[in-house]
Amino acid sequence: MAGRAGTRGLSTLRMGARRLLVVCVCCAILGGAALARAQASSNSKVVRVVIGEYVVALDPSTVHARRVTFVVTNTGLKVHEFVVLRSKVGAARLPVEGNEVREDSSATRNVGEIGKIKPGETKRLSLALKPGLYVAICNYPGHFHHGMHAILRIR
Ligand SMILES: [Cu+2]
Repeated sequence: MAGRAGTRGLSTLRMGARRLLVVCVCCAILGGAALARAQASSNSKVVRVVIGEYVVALDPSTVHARRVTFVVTNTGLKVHEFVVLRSKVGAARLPVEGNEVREDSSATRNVGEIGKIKPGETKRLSLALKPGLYVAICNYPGHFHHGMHAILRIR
């Protein structure tokens, strides 16, 4: 009697151990999937952008990622736009025509933009960006000159 009970106890223990093993394997698979997701998302970053009169503020302004999602909020009182330029020069030396920046030139290339962001509105823009220097601007007439520009570095 006591022996049988002992055997039953042992087999219950074995089953328990097997169940635990199955649970552990499942955990390892799920954990691996979560890790893969985390690695994928580490290559994609969110940059919060505040635009207004007359400012463009990026947080962060240096990004270690190949895909960037800009979440742009207009906290100003006027309508603005958000333009991302790949640039060979800094904001101070961007080519200008009249009161606007030349978005496509030997030194600049428009790589994406959101037009017409109304006061209080938030819009998103997701871009695949190569490492390098970028300038985010509002290119409504005169707005760049009033200070609507910010440097973005992709590392
Ligand atoms: Cu503007």
